[in-house]
Amino acid sequence: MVGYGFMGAAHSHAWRTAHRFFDLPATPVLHTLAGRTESSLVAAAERYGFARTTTRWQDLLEEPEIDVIDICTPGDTHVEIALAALASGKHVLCEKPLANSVEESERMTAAAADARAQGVRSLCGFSYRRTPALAYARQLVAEGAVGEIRQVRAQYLQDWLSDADAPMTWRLDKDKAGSGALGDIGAHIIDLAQWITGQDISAVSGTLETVVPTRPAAGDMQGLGGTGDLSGERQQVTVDDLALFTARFADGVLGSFEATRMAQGRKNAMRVEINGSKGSIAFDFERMNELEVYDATAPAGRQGFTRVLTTEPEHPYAAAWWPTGHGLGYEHTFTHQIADLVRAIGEGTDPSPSFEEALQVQRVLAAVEASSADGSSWQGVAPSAA
Ligand code: SOE
Repeated sequence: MVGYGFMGAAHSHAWRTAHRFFDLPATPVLHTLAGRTESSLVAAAERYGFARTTTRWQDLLEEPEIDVIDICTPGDTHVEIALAALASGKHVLCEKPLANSVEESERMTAAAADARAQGVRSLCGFSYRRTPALAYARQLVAEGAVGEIRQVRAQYLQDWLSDADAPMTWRLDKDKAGSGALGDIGAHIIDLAQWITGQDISAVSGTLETVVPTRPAAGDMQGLGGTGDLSGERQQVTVDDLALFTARFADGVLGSFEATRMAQGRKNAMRVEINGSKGSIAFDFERMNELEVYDATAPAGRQGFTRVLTTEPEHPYAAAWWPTGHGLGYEHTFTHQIADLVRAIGEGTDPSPSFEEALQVQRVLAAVEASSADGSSWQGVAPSAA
């Protein structure tokens, strides 16, 4: 694994746990953790359960005992690490968004396609797909439960930048992160909306906004929120705090999207709602064990959203865990991701979302940026290479 911040913690927990709950063709071993700062790297490796550390991620490529390289670093390093890992024959799990530009994502996708021919697998970490309620929502839509889709509504609302003195961490630096709320959390709802509806987004019109243009230095701070160093000079924020856009899907359906880190009180409100001719489904990650389902064909006196608890053995992934009704958390989505990846490697199949699918998300991100720069004009999204 390369990187040991928030995602390094989430992924290593998943690598440690997946085989204990899912029947997998192999038992993952946390071999080596790579990172830049020796002291914190060693502490992280100990806490996460890695046997070895290195400050040179290139060492992982040469180690024959390593089968998979898990990239948990900021977006600016994805392309270099992924290309090298694929070329050395290692399977790759890469955090989202796939990279910081369409051009980088295209190179990664081409490399993944070449590597696939040699049996090397790659997966982009859009982990929310593995939330049981969302995987179930996709199933319901495919079965026709909402009928013909009429409208898509997707929001990802966080508030950790509402405080103007929250620190200038790497997520606010375009060179490191690529974009702000758009790529960090907007990418998730783009991926989910396309995955649940089965339709790619073909055009967008949007606006990006940086509400707080300067912030105090972060010093050693890395996570979400907190207060920066108020004694020094404020630094320029180079990404968006919020992104709003309208999207046209390939089948003509319209969707509205909102990604923000400025929504006071909304901590991780990742919401998706699909309205169809026969009903609707609605989800909010702050209540991740529930899916709201509306059946417009029910008798008028009994209409209303039904709260489905997606904790039952009938629901995706849930049977591997606790008895009826006991519920899952954020970390389980990552564990499911590892279970699916290890299975795919064992079975010699391609896990999803592939780099091709992640490239399509990247193209939507780029189109939203181009639209915003051009006064919110409609911008086409080039079709996916897949
Ligand atoms: C920060 O906004 C963040 O950690 C994202 O980077 C993750 O992808 C999301 O799961 C939670 O929020």
